[in-house]
Amino acid sequence: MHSIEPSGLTQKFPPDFVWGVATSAFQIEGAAAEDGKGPSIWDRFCRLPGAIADHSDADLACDHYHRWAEDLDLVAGLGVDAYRFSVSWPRVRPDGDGAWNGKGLDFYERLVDGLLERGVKPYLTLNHWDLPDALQCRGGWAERNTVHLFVEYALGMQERLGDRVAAITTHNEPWVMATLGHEIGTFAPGIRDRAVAMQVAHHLLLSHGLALQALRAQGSSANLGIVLNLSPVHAATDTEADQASARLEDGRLVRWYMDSLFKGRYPQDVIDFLGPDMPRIEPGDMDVIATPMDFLGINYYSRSVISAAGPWDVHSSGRTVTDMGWEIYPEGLTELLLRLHRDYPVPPMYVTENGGAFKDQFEEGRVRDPQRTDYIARHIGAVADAMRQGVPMAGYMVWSLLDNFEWASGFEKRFGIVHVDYANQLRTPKDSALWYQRFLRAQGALRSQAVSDTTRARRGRRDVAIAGA
Ligand code: IFM
Repeated sequence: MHSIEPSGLTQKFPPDFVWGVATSAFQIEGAAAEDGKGPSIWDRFCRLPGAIADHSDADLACDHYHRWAEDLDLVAGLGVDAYRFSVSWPRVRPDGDGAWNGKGLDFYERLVDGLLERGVKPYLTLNHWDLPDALQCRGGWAERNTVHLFVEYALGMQERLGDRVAAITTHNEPWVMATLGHEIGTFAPGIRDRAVAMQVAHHLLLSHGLALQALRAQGSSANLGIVLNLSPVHAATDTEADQASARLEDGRLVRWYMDSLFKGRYPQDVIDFLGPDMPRIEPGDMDVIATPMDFLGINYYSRSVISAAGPWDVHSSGRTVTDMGWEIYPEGLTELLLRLHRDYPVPPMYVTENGGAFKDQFEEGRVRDPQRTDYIARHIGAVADAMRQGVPMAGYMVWSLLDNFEWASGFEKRFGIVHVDYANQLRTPKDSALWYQRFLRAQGALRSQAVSDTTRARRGRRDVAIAGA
């Protein structure tokens, strides 16, 4: 186990580097049918026998819908600059079109104002997977009409919150929605059809570009971008078969999204592979997808290792794995950032998610999670390495603020730096949260020239909030 002190990382980040924590609506809010919220595809998916490992659902989750103020105190107490959260589309517009739900909109209004009052910048994500179920009944993301409804939703949210949020992300991890949701079927809506999945991928990208154009036409003051889950893809061996499989996987995971967003075309090797499963693309779509953005968010957890013969044995590398069974591979983040910077005209990049699921140990009211602290510290170090090699990075955000509903894994896997006792909803900052707070304090000391007196006063108040947590 590495022991990494915050001071070891201090001088590596510029004063305007944005530090944050992230969550998503479905994973924490609960209040699944309260105040006019409509069902999402995940509400329905949770009811399918065997879909969720522990047979749970997110009806209550972390009850954040009611405990948001306490949670924002925790966010502020960490001393972060930014909080990345998502809006539940079916909470604010239950059917996906038609009437808007005032009570749902008011909730996000309170959340954003609560963040600003605490001196934390809101980073809003429009789509973190919880599509209104009413739209799925009409074909979901496979239908081109959903693209236009997404643009309406984006404009509606900008109208309510656009003047106060620092950033708007269109989609979180389109690969996951398309591939796990529509090709492999282990995520909502649970479809297993490659042609449908690729049509979904195309529509997600198209709706991203159209939303950016519409938001800008409406005078958006927020930075606009998308968040992708990306990894370096390595071949398990030097054999030609493994190399070819890894190359194709890189095409499907990385280049399908990066080439379209930054070069306005899909990669030819993936087009050849898909054959009749290629999506329908209308004239002008690719130019829309390549609409310039203000930032690119990258969610990084591990590398991907591909073997043509079947699943690669993660233990064969001899590296530690997380509770998700994901290999801990921080240098993959440096490799990925260098490659993106080299191969694409990227805007400022953030690591918008990074963190690990581990089994925590409770000891006299304290939650010990040295592996998570080590994971986070080593990945922050990997970002610093990329920056030293010339990659201009804008920020880093830990996944996740709270233990929460980890999709098909239910509540069994804990990613939070704050422990949640699901029996009574008690929140306890883990050692990793306290480490992050100390680390950010050390960063803050370096910023002293740039940080205004007002911000410093706020930072003082935040220390109190977490000390009492
Ligand atoms: O919990 C998820 C999150 O919703 C999206 N990115 C990956 C995380 C860990 O699996």
